[in-house]
Amino acid sequence: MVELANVLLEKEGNIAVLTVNRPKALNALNADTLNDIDKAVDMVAADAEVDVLIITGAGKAFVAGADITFMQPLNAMEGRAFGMLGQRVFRKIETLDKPVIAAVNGFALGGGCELAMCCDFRIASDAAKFGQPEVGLGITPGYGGTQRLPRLVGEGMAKELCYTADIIDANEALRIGLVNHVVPADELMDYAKKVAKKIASKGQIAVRFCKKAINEGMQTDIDRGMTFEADLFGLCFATEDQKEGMKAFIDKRKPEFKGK
Ligand code: DAK
Repeated sequence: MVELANVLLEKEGNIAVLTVNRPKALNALNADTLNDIDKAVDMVAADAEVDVLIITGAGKAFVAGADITFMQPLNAMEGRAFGMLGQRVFRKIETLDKPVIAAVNGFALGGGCELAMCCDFRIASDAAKFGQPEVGLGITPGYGGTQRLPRLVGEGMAKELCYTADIIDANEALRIGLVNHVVPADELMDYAKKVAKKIASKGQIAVRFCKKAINEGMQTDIDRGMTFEADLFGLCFATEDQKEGMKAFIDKRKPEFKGK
């Protein structure tokens, strides 16, 4: 286990769990916490044993937002720098060459909802709450909320959530497509690890190509997206995993993928 001041990083086989660990402030994101997340994500990126990352929070919050006490005295340039730090770290998670699952255990508000949204998908505890309450503080979402929320739940729903600052529960988040599953609070991590292990049992080059293709495709038109997909599909045939995966099917046995 790696213990940074505000983040824990644990490894269980091919799965890493990053826990934002500042429970006294409901894991609110100040610059130190964002820098710790950044370091932990770099460690995951560099660790060839890790196939899937799960991000969660310690205590009753996932992340209750950017740290309001930290932000209150900032001037415009400092605010911009703080916004850019969070954007950079969240984009690093979004483009990490490994799948990232958000296991949302509690409050995911403002920057916390945005952290969950930069993960590949979200699994929520039935105690989770989501929202973009920034307009109530006189600011806009600053870590991608105005960009990722409409892509996930549609423009109208995203606008309503951002304009009203409403906080929604896990079942409403499920209904609008913000989360993929809602599970009882005490089963959240087991469930997230079960999904992560299922992903880790597949061909990892193919899984990573799926992430790249979907991420790229969501930013471009369908023709370019299809070309990108075809290129990555073709590249799969240069891997041992493709030979093994198809041979195992023909031999009627389970494949033994090597990520090569
Ligand atoms: N920041 C700092 N401290 C926080 C916090 C936050 N976001 N959320 C909670 N805390 C602290 C509380 O102040 C309290 O500290 P003590 O008083 O014990 O010292 C402790 O955590 C426990 O919180 P509560 O006592 O309030 O707990 P409750 O269960 O009663 O209420 C709550 C839970 C989540 C409903 C409540 O804490 C709450 O409303 N928190 C604030 C939620 C929020 O508004 N989040 C959005 C933050 S704004 C940008 C960059 C970033 C952003 C925007 C722009 N640029 C620069 C462009 C992002 C903005 C945000 O995320």
